[in-house]
Amino acid sequence: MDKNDIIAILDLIGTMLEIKGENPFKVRAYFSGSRALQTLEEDLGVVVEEGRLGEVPGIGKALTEKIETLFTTGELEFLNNLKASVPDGLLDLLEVPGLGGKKINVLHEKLGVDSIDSLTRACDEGKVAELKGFGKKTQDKILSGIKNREAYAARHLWWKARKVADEILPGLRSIPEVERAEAAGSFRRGMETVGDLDFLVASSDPEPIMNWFTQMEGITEITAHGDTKSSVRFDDGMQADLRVVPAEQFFFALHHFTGSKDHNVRMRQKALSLGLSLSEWGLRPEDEKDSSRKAGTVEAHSEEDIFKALGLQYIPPALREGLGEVEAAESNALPELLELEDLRGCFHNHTTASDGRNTLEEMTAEADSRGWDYLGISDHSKSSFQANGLDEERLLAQLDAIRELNESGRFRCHLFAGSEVDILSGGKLDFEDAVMEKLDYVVASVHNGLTQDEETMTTRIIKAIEHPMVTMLGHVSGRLLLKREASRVNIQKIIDAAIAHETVIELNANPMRLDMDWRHWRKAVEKGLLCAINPDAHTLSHFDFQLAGVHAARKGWLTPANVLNTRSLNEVKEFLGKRKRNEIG
Ligand code: DGT
Ligand code: CA
Ligand code: CA
Ligand code: ZN
Repeated sequence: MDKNDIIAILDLIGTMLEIKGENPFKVRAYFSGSRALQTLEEDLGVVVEEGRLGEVPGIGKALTEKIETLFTTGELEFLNNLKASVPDGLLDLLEVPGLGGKKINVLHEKLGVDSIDSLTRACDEGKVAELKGFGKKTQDKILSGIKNREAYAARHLWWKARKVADEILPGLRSIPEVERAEAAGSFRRGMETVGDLDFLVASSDPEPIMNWFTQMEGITEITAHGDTKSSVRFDDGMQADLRVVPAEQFFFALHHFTGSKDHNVRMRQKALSLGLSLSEWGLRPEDEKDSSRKAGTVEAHSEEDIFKALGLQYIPPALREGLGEVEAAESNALPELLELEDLRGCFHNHTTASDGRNTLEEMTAEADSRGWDYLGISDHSKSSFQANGLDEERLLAQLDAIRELNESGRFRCHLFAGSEVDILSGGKLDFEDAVMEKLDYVVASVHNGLTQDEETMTTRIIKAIEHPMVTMLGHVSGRLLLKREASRVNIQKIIDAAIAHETVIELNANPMRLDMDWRHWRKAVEKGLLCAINPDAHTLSHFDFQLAGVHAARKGWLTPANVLNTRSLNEVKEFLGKRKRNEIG
């Protein structure tokens, strides 16, 4: 079991002990142990092997043994017993925003709450507001959190859908009767959330394929089992449809079931204007649409063939939202969309100095191994104390470490020294100019007061955008997909201010954020906005998020020229240097 898994387990143990109302000292031991592992710079394996775990500050004797056991065996009896002693219903409560172990303990002890349902009742009866340390505001927040959870339960993050699809597709393709298999629907279009997965298979023998599909691991319910169409539901609530079609229909069906509906409507209109009828079955002269295979039917050996037959440029799935892509394809005006390979680095990343899980060196080594030319480090600033934000002194020490690492020549990847500076509630920044001046760049982000009214929040953000030291605006809306609503902002005013001050707006690639939303980008870059796609990495694997960011960017019609981190190291150096000399902004 690796370090990050152990960190998560220690946090879970601490939380479960809190739920049970255990002695705070005992609870704290696990949280500080987790914290200690997060900031441990040495390889955990070496420390364990040399028997030095007990010497790490923050890790006591009892914890040493547990960590060693987890590390070597991946199991811990204490954890299993603890899990068994906490009712599942109480653990579910952790999914409600604003509820942690301590509050859940109080709810359980004082009100007998043991599930989301009983919590909802207690809130409805006003009992939660009466509890010490809760109040009406907390009660309202809990209720709206539960409501959101229900409303969102029907959809899933694209990132999660991708993991499921990545397992199902190879499985389908390995069935001998399967000629082709693709995922379609909103997943293929790269929507930030997905209602269900849609799989499409070409085969002349559907039965074994249907059987395989309905017997996959993790299925809790088969909602349909037909000759050529089946639907299943997995234990995490995700649903998937499978359709099997004859090979000659495959690309028509793939196009149809990729959608979106609006795109399909526009495509059918386009076909009709040429006297053709387009459907999931094929493309044929309109007067023959009732007969299935007749002379005049267009053959398609790829989706490209369908677009070609309609006199259109190929429209990538990302653009198929019925937002003018068919018209653009008619006049050869589709953009050359950004690709993952175009990205040469990124700017918004955290290390163990604040709330990241990997050290500066580990992050650099990883960026280096991914072939990136540069990596920006932007740990939190001091007001984000819950994220262990850096004060001036620690920031400047980090700056020295970054300069040293660059000069050491150990990595090919160049480090830019930045900071994710909090935009305080009035729009003032968390650091003085004299401090920010020393950095290569600044990401300015809102992390608190997310529920301010639209005008206050818009003014607050624009104030930061106007600040000459601010290079880019981080996660503008603060949304957490399926979890937390976006802040209310006047996005057009923010975009206009960013363009006027040549401030970059981030497309935060964390699959839960994808913020600024793709729906705003096309018009924004037409007006002259520059984008930066950032993983907001808090650990090495988060660099993978760039893929989700690129999908969102493609949905926003972005080309490499619209994105700062497609530029070369020298071009980025020049861009950041110019900002610092105040030649722009
Ligand atoms: P989702 O699952 O809610 O995230 O969104 P989609 O787009 O994956 O929708 P879904 O799964 O209901 O259907 C997949 C595609 O099939 C959809 O994008 C377009 C096509 N489709 C489904 N129903 C209709 C329909 O009634 N009319 C048209 N034109 N297309 C449809
Ligand atoms: Ca779907
Ligand atoms: Ca579907
Ligand atoms: Zn942030």
